[in-house]
Amino acid sequence: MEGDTKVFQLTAEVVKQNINPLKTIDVWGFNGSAPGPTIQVNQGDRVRVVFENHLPEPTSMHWHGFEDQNQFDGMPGISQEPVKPGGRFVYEFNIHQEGTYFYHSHMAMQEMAGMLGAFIMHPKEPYRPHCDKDFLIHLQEYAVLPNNTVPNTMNMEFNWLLLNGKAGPATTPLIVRLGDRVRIRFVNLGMDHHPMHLHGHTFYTTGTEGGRIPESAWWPGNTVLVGVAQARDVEFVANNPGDWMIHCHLPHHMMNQMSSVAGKMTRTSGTPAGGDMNTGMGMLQGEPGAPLGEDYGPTLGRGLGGVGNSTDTTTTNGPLSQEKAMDAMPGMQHDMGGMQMGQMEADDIAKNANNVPNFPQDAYMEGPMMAMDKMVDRPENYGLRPGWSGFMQGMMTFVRVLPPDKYDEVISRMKQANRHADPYTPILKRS
Ligand SMILES: [Cu+2]
Repeated sequence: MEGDTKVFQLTAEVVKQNINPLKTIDVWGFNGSAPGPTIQVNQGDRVRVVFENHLPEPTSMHWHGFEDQNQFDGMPGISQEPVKPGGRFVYEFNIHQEGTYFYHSHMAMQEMAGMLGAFIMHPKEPYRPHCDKDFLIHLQEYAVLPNNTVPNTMNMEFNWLLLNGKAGPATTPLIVRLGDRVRIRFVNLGMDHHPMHLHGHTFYTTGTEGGRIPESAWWPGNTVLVGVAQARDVEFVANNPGDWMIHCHLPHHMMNQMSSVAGKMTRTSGTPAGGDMNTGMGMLQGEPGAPLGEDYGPTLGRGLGGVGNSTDTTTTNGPLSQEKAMDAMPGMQHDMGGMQMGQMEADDIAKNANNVPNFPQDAYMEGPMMAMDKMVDRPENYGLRPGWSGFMQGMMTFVRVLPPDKYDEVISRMKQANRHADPYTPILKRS
């Protein structure tokens, strides 16, 4: 506070972010994280954001949906001079709105490099009914070329799909006590729309990026489409015990390190129809046309045949084997030490599998071989079914609706862990 003004310091900077036990990338964020910190204020507050640019190029911060003075809208070259490297700009707001808002760089590629964050305006009159838990989930996507740590912001397809900066199974499950009323605020600043689906419950959509919806206009569902530059608040009573998945329902957004697998339609001889997942995504390997080489740029969209291929030969999927399965995960080969590497059971694959049209679909992409329970062994994952982590990728996590004894057990383990910057700090303080 300075007088009657709430003051926040926001510093744009390079951030090293571990998005999955097997992948750390270099992104641009704020105050050491991408997405940046969630700023929370109350309706009626006077707010100052002291913004500093520690990036090597100009930037400008936009306050999305704010009905405030034009001079603080953050349009570079329109409402203000871009903030130069080492520069500073002070934004001032009189908060009269309420709801789930956000801030982001108004330079599009910087936004795709991680420069976004949430800004919650709490209402003067508390929302009814009261929610026991209030979560915010950023939906985000990066395209990280092979052997790179830097997202390619020009790419139109994405191989890392994230919830709050983490890809499954490294995402943080939502821990709730059976009977809690739960609010989840989804914020989407990316290139794709995400249909977010919750298992085992029906929720109501109670708010948008424009604030609270009057109760008479709430609508029920179990999937809510969160479009680009939109926020969706949903609320439900967690009355059904269990570990329930919550995830984007786009099939390619439930995967890590892949988005296109256009292969032959059968594994017997036939017309090769596609490339492997890197060529399918327009990612180039080897010479000529090494990733980011000047002679080739990444192609856009989905590859068929030789699109994006650096040679004239079309790459096809080979017969299923453990080795091939490992080849299919190029970004994961650096450190496989902690993976469980569970074997497929003999009866997991039918004897005639290679003669069945469409085989394989999931057989070599997830499951026992992908499990890494130990690498994501955290208090909030306590008690999940062994091997769970092999079946959770991309934009997936759990709502864990725990009966009181299990809930208390998980909470006490989280307290014992006493972690720096625990995402559950507000809940741990209360319980
Ligand atoms: Cu999605």
